[in-house]
Amino acid sequence: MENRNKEIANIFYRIADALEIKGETGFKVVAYQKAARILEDLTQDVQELVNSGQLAEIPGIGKGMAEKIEEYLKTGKIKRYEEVMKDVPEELLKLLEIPSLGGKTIHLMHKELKVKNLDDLKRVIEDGSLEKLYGMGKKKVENIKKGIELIEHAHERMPIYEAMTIAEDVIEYLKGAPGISHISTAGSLRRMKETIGDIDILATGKDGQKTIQFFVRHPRVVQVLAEGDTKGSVLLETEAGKRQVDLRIVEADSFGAALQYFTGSKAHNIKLRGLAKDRGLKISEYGVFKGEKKIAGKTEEEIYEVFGLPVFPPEMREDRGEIELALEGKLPEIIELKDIRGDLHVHSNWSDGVMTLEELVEHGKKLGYSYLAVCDHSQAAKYAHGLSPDRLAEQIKEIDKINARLKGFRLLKGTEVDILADGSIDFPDSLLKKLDLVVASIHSGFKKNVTERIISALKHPLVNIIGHPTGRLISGREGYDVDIDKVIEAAAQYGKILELNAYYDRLDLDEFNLKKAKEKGILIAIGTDTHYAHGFQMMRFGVGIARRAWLNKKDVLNTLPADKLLKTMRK
Ligand code: DGT
Ligand code: CA
Ligand code: CA
Ligand code: ZN
Repeated sequence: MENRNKEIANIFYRIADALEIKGETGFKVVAYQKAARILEDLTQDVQELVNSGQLAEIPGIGKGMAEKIEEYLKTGKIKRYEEVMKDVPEELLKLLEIPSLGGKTIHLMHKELKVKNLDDLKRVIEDGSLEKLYGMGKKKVENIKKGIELIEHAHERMPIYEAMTIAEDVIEYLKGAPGISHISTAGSLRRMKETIGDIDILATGKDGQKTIQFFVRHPRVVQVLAEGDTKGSVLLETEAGKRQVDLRIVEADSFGAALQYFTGSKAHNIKLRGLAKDRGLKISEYGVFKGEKKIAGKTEEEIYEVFGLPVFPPEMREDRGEIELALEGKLPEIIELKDIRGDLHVHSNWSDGVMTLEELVEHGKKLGYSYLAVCDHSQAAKYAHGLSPDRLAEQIKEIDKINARLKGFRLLKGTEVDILADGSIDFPDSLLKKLDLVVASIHSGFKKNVTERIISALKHPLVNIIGHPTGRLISGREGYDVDIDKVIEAAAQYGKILELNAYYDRLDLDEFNLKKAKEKGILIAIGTDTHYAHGFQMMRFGVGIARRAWLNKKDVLNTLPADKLLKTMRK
C-alpha cells in the first residue's frame, strides 16, 4: 500500500538527518532526501515496482536505494538506518526542529560541548561557550536563541478564535494557488476544541509541490519547518506569537480518507481502525482497503459507510462512546448553528458596550436572529458603568419604544446583575419583575463563598440564568473558587438555566460541565457576552462547544422562538 512508500520515505529522511548530525558530506544527505521525496510522490506501491523490476529505473532512486527499499520490504528493516541511528541520540535529532540550527552545528556542539538535548543547548548559550565554538559567533547564537523561542512558543496551545482567524486567512490565501480545490480545516480546529495545538489544513491539488511552495510563501510565514511535495509546515507570525500551520495536499481519490484521518481525534481513529481490523480491512489516510483493493476514500461518507456508520459531526469524534452508539443506530442529534434564534447575552453602550440599542437591532437582524437579550451590568459593576436602578428603568422604557417600531424582531429586556458578597442580587425585585430575563453573575469576590452565593441566586425566584458559572478564563484566570457540581445540582433543583458564555476566552460552562448539566436536564442559554459588533461571531464557538457536549437543540434555550422563550422565563 501507499503507506509503505511513506514508511520508507520517513526512514530515508531520518537517515539524512542523522548523517547531517554526524557531519557527513552533502552528497549522501541529498541522495536520501531526494529518494524520500520520490517515494512520497509515487502513486504506485513500491512493492509492485520491485515485482516488475522497475524500481531501480526510477530517476533519483538508483541501485543503492533500490536495494534498501527491497531490504525493507523483505525484512521490515533497513540495516543502514540502524547503523546510522546507533550513535545519534533521539534528543539530538529533535534539535533539528529548531530553525536556523543545522546538522553540522549540532554535530559540532555535540562533539565539542557535549550537548545532548535542548537543556544542554540552552546551557551552552547561557554560559557563552556556544558563541566561542568554531564558526559560531554572536549573530548565529542569537538566531538559534530566537529559533528556540519560536519552537517553544509554537508548542503553546492557542485559543480557538485565534486559530480560526489564522486558518481562514490561510485558506483565503490558498484559494490563489493554481490547481487547488477541496480546502478544509482538519484536526482539533475542525473538531472545535477550545484550544488548538497546531492548525491542520487539507486540500487537493494538481501539483502538490507547487501548492506547498505557494503555501510557504504566505506573507506572514516566519519559518518553514517542512516543505515537501505533499506536506508543508510553517510558523506564522501573529499578534500573540508564532503559530504552526500544517498543510497536506492529497489525491482527490483519497481526500475523504485523509480528511477523516487528519480530523481525528486520534482516539476516534484508533477505535475505527479496530473496527476495520475486525472486518479484515485496513484503514489509513489513503482509504479503506480490502487486501490491495481500495474500497473507499473519496469522501468521508464513503469511509464511514464501510462500517455502517454515519458521518460523525467532527465535534463528536473523541471516542466518548459515539462509535458504539452509532453502531446501535442510537447516535444522538446535536444542535447546529442555524438552530440559534438569538443571542442571550449582549451589552450596549448603556454600560460598557460600544453599540447603541438601535445598532444592536441592526446587527441582530443582519444575523438572521429574531431577538437579542440586552444584558447590561448593574451598579455594583462600577468598572463597567453598571446601571443604577433608575437607569435600568429608563432603558426598559427605551427598549419598549424601539420594540414598538419593530416587526419580526425584538430586543429582550434583560440584565446581567451582580451577585453581591452576601448572595443577594444588585437590583430590587420590583425592577427585576419588569424584565424579560435576568442573568445573574459573579464579578467580584472570586474566593468568597462563591458556591453559596450562586446557590442563593439560583433560589431567587426572579433570577433565570447564571452567567459564566465558573468564571474561568482560558488564557489565564483559573475561575472562582466554586463547587460547580453543587451549582449544577442546585440549578436542577430550582429549575434554573445555566449559561454557556460563548466568548472564546470563557467558553463557560465548558464541554464537561455542559454534559453534566444536560444529564441533570438543565436548560442552557448560549450568549456571546459581546460588547462590540465583531463579538457576535463568538456564537459559533459557543455552539461548537455545545456540540462537543452533545447538546441537542432542545437543551438550548435560544433555539426557541421569542414567545416560547418568554413563557419558559415566566415559569
Ligand atoms: P492539536 O493540534 O494538539 O490541537 O490536536 P489535533 O487533534 O489537531 O492533533 P494533530 O495536529 O497532532 O493531528 C491531527 C490529526 O491527525 C489527529 O486529530 C488525528 C490524526 N493523527 C495524528 N497522529 C495520529 C496517530 O498516531 N494515529 C492516528 N490514528 N491518527 C493520528
Ligand atoms: Ca492540530
Ligand atoms: Ca498537525
Ligand atoms: Zn456580560
